[in-house]
Order: sequence, then C-alpha cells, then structure tokens
Amino acid sequence: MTNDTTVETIDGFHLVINALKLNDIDTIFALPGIPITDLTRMAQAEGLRVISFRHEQHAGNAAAAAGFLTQKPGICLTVSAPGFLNGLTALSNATVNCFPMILISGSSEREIVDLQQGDYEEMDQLAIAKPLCKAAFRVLHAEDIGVGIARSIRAALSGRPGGVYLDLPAKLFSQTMDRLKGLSSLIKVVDPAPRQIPALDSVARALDLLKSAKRPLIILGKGAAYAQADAAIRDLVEKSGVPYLPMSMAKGLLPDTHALSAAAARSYVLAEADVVMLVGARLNWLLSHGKGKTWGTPKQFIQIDIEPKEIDSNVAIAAPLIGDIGSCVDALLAGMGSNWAHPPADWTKAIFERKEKNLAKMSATLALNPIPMNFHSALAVVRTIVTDRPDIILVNEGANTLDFTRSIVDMHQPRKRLDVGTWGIMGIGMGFAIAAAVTTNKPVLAIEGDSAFGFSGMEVETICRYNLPICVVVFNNNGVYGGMDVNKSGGADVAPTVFVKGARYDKIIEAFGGVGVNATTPQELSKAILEALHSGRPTLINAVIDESAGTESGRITQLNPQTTAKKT
Ligand code: FYN
Ligand code: ADP
Repeated sequence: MTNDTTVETIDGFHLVINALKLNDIDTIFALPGIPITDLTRMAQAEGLRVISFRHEQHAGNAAAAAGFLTQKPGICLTVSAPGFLNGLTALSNATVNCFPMILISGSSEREIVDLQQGDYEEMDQLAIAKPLCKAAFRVLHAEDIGVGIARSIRAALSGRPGGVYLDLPAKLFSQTMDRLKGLSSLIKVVDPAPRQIPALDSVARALDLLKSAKRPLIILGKGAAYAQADAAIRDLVEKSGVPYLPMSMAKGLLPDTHALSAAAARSYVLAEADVVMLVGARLNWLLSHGKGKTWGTPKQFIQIDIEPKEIDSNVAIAAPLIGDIGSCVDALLAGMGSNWAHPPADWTKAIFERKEKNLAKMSATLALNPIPMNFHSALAVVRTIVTDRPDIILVNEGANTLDFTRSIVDMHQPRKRLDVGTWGIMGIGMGFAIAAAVTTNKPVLAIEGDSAFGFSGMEVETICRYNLPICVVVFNNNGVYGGMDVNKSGGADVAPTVFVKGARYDKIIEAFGGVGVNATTPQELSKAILEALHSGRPTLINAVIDESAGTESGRITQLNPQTTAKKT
C-alpha cells in the first residue's frame, strides 16, 4: 500500500497472470499479437514460461500434449479471430482425445460484435468454440477473472478431461480494480479432478464376468495412460494373468516386451476373446466399433470409464464400471484378493504361438538392409535406440511412418509415446514434441512422415529458438504415402501426392542454427540420432526412404475410397 491515500490497483492483465500462477500453471504456449501481446510480455516478466510459436495450431497442440503429460490443463494463448480459429483445430482435437487444455483468446468487444459493426478481427468466438469443446466461458469484468480461470481449469480436468475455451475481450485487460479486492477475487481450484469411486455392485459384476471368461483380454487405452495409475494397472494384468492389448498411446504402461502383451497377436485376440475389459479405451473406429469380422466370436464387454455416456456407445456393455481408472482398478484388485485364478493355459499358449510367429516374421524383415532404406530398416535403428533409452519421449505421425513405428518400436515406460490419437490427425508433430521437451526436460525423438512434417515444419525455428533437446527424423519417401504416383493426364504437373523428389529437409534447421543431417543408411541414421541425444542440440535428420515403400494410408487403406468406376 502506498503512503498517500491513493488506493493500489491491479489490472486485468495481472489478474489473469496471478490466477494462472495461483493454480500452479507455469507455462503458456502462445503466439503474440493484438490484443494479447502485452499479456505475453507481462506473463514472462512475472515468471511464467511463455513459449511462442509460429502458428497457433501448434501452440494449441503443445498445450494439449502438456495436459496429457502433466494432468494440469495446458494453456494456449492466441489473438482474436484468425488466431483463435487457428487454435480451434487443436482445441477440438484435445477434446476428442480427452486431453485437458484451455484455449484463451483475446476477442472483440461484445457491444460491437453483437451489433456486427465491423470491428478489427470481429468474430463471435464464444459461439463458434462452444460446439467444438467441452466448455466455453467469457469474462467481461475484471472481478470475474478469478471465476473464469477457475471454471476453465475445473471443466478441463474434472470427469472426462477435454478442451475448454476462455474468451477475454480486449478491454478486459486494461480494466483496473482495488488490488486487494482483485487478488482476493482469485480462486485456487480445490480438487479439480476428484476421484470417482465405482459402485461396489458394479465392481462385483465386472469381477464375476471376468472370472467366468475362458479367453479374457484387457485393452488399455490412452485414458489408462493419462490416469497415471501405472502400478495398479500393472498389478491388474499380472495378478489376473489376463493378456492385454495396448492402444497406441497406452504402449509402455507395461513394457511392450511383457510376456502378457498380445500386441503381436492383435487380430487373433480380438477375434477369439470371449470377455474383453476396456480400460480407458473407446470402442470407436480404432477398435472397429466392437463389431464386424475383426471381432469374430461373440463377446461380452467390461468397460472402465469415467464418462457414463460412453457406455453402450457402439455395442452393449455387460459390465460397466464408472469411475476414475485409479479407483476402479484399485477396487477390482481388492475384490480379486490374492489367489485369483489365471485364464486357461490353452488361451495364453495359443496367443504365445501367434505372437512368436509374428515376432519371427518381424525379426526377419528388420534384419534386411535394403538400399535405399525402407520403413523397417530405418525403424530397426529407432527400435534399438528407444530400447536402450526408454526415457526418450517418442512423437509419431504419418501414414506408413505412423503404422510401422507403432508395431516396430517397442515402448518400455508409460506416457512416452505421443501420436495422432483418436482422430488420426496430421500436424501434431512439432507441437507435441515441444510440449514433451518443455514439460519433462527429457530428450524427444519425433518420427515424422514427410507429409506429416509439412504441417508443422516451421516450428523447427521455435525448437531452435528455445534450444530444445528434440531430434526430428523425417522419413522422406518423396510424397504422401510415397513418390510413385503419376499425373494420369500426362500434363507437366506432378501427381497430387508427390513432393519435390530428393528434398533435403535437414537444410531447413540449418537456417536457424540447428544440426541438419542427411541419412541414407541405417548406420548414418543411428549415428545422427545418437549424436543428437548426446548433444541435446535441436536436430533434423532427413532419412532417405525408398519412394516405392509403404502403402496408401498405411494400414487403413480401406478408409480411402478407391474409384471402382470402369474407365469409359
Ligand atoms: C503388432 N504386430 C506385430 C508387432 N506389433 N508383429 C510383430 N511384432 C510386433 N511388435 C502385428 C499385429 O499383431 C498385427 O498383425 C499387425 O502387426 C498390425 O498391428 P497393429 O498396427 O497394432 O494393428 P492394426 O491392425 O493396424 O490396428 C488397426 C488400427 C491401427 C486402426 C488400430 O491401424 C491404427 O491405430 N491406425 C491409425 C491410423 C491413423 O490414424 N493414421 C493417421 C492418418 S493416415 P495381425 O495380428 O496378424 O493382424 C493418413 O493417411
Ligand atoms: P484409445 O484411443 O487409446 O483407445 P480413447 O481416447 O478412445 O483411448 O479412450 C479414452 C477413454 O478414457 C475416454 O473414454 C475417456 O473418457 C477415458 N478416460 C480418460 N481419463 C480417464 C480417467 N482418469 N479415468 C477413467 N477414464 C478416463
């Protein structure tokens, strides 16, 4: 308090900053501009880490990945209208994937927007955001900033995590109020993600069904990874003796080399299991909606999920278990006691046999050393390095680059694989890599399809600017899916899926002082990655891959409608 009679005040800028700090938010992923440029400067001055990006979609993806990794909502801060729109893809993707993030965008004044008087970057952002996220709020008065931030945090984290939009009109930031009153209006959110304990009868029903199974299977989803109930989940698998199948971002909850992993016998276990326990996994397109030929014999499902509305979304769930995964798995373990009967040996033996067959086939393929490299020979290098360095966080996107990495590169620890998730979205690469490096201080290896890299490649400058320990490997096969397509018209233009042949993506990072390497053999690739891990310097490796390797859309070719019309 000053000596004279003037009352100390606080402005909207500092109320927002103090509200975030009060709730243990220490990082903002942003792109400065009107009307939030000064907010980024002041946030940095007040001790928040402000990572500024080249495009808001990647700032938003970074916020989403930070939320998944930390169980605190990642914060993305954008300008109004176009910047807000650029952030929406990431906000929607976060909501679909159940990653907690908050998109905070500056906006135009309500009185002008509602009269459509043509403001600078005029847009009714709140109305546009609402259908695409879990919750959306707007704050008009400085004294409400505390509530706005608190409600956004709780909405992002409670129940099924997701994306939240918070709309802050430009005039709010320069509003002032009595400092003491302002600070006391801020809210520290208490228990934003309360444990949700399952009903005892639902636990008993689930255990009875599991006990009755002759061919049980556990499917672990990214919800199980997010829940950070790692020891309980491992106990559930090992005490029950039930084989498990990890979805891509659940890989590493138990090491992929675990004896009970059925990942290398996926088709067999999905077709033959009689009781399937879903743990933080949805029966969506990634699991063929729980029906059709993938699922062969009739199944009964147990589903553990925090969202009651998820139950019966695709097929009947015989034993729903609603609650947070930690509480549900703890309750199951308590009910199983200490002498739970393991599944019949013929089931686990049959799985083992199929696993061994696929593992042998894979080993034979990985041992080949074709020139130019193909996906397998390049990924054999990555597989070895990740096994030696299980602390590395692997970011992965693409079509063939995604699918081959998923089945070839074993993960050994939880939450070490970040990928395209439920939507199969391209463009998450650099944002996810930056978030992983910033939130964990661990080395990050981004395995990128050349097409996928193109969506966020400019953020290589961001990586260099903050000198982040990120090694990007671009699997360069000259195009989307490959470089072999031809323009059937005979015209001069290349086919729509073909890129500049022999492009040198490694040259991009050299423009910003990073390390660029062109790798044409597995030996060169291995050397370059190991040097990047050793130096911790931002590195971009152009891995030259046979342009004829790979298939259209990787393992989901069937989703790309092919023309069946007969040529007239
Ligand atoms: C798996 N497999 C293995 C291994 N891991 N064999 C040997 N060793 C290892 N380590 C076997 C597995 O048993 C399957 O064989 C096969 O390899 C494929 O396994 P995968 O990849 O786990 O399973 P599948 O069938 O591809 O899974 C379907 C899917 C997956 C839809 C879940 O394809 C997926 O997540 N796709 C994401 C696609 C996407 O989002 N793309 C981005 C946009 S694409 P069998 O058991 O013999 O069948 C833009 O164009
Ligand atoms: P995957 O793609 O790996 O199968 P999904 O994203 O389809 O995973 O499913 C994740 C599920 O996990 C969602 O239905 C979500 O509601 C649920 N979930 C997320 N966090 C928790 C949690 N802490 N406890 C219980 N369920 C959770």
